[in-house]
Amino acid sequence: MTTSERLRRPNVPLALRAFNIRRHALRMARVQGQGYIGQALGVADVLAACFFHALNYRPEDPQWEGRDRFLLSVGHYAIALYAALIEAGVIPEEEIPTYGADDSRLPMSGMCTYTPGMEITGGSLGQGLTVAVGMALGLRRKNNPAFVYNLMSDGELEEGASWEAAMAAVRYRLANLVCLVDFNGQQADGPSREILLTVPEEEKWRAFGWQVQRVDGHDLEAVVAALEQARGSEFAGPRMVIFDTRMCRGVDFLERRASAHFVRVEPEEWDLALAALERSRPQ
Ligand SMILES: Cc1ncc(C[n+]2csc(CCOP(=O)(O)OP(=O)(O)O)c2C)c(N)n1
Ligand SMILES: [Mg+2]
Repeated sequence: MTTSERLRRPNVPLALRAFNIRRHALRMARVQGQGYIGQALGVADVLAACFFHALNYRPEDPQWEGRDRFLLSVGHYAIALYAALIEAGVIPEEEIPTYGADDSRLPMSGMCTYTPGMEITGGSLGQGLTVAVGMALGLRRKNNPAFVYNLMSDGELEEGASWEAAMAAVRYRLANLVCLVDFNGQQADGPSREILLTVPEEEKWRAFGWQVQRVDGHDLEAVVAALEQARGSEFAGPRMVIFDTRMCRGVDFLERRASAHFVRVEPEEWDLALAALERSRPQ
């Protein structure tokens, strides 16, 4: 059995993987009393479908040349990716208490030199897609059939560099490039619709020459189907999937206050948050 087959064990439902990713993220954030928890809870279903369905990789060999590259363009989502890498067995769960410590492999902002499975140092928004284009081109030139997945956010779609990269991806017909957008409708300065208008996102990216799908990012069947279509399609160019998500998904009382880029969790609320999440544990 290959690693990918083991990871896709049918006896571990994706919903349970997503639940575990949320729990790892909450436990990590609690160590520092803070973290981009709204984003991690919101994108957990998408990450579960990526790491336990779509991506090829070897947990024991994160540098394996044949791996699909998963780029975290949104560096502030690092805690979300750590949680997925822990669930995937790339990072041991025992490292959770080190989150944010000086000598930790899990710094609060993602850095590729620190963390296995972290392909790039993201965070300067708009850069991830430019790197992804170069990687996808390089892989194709080396006849490496791996795919490049680049995780972006709705706020990041406003960055000019992304649009330049979008044109280059079409120019080079990068059919091995999949851009994933966590569309939670929020960004640092408020609701995305009130900052710069990226609407209509699907039409704009299609007009640039991309294949575009848009699905509910909490409907695991739809997420899986979209990821399969993005990879399997005969389309001769780059692909994008926009996932509509809700910040803090899975922790009801945080979800209700989640209209902020940085969700505040008071010290006495971490237990409550973990208990609230527990109530959503899949059967
Ligand atoms: C080039 C650049 N400009 C500004 C920032 C500061 N910044 C960090 S996160 C963020 C919000 C981006 O939108 P989004 O990722 O949708 O926000 P979220 O959903 O996490 O609230 C901003 C402006 C940055 N990291 N990089
Ligand atoms: Mg956002």
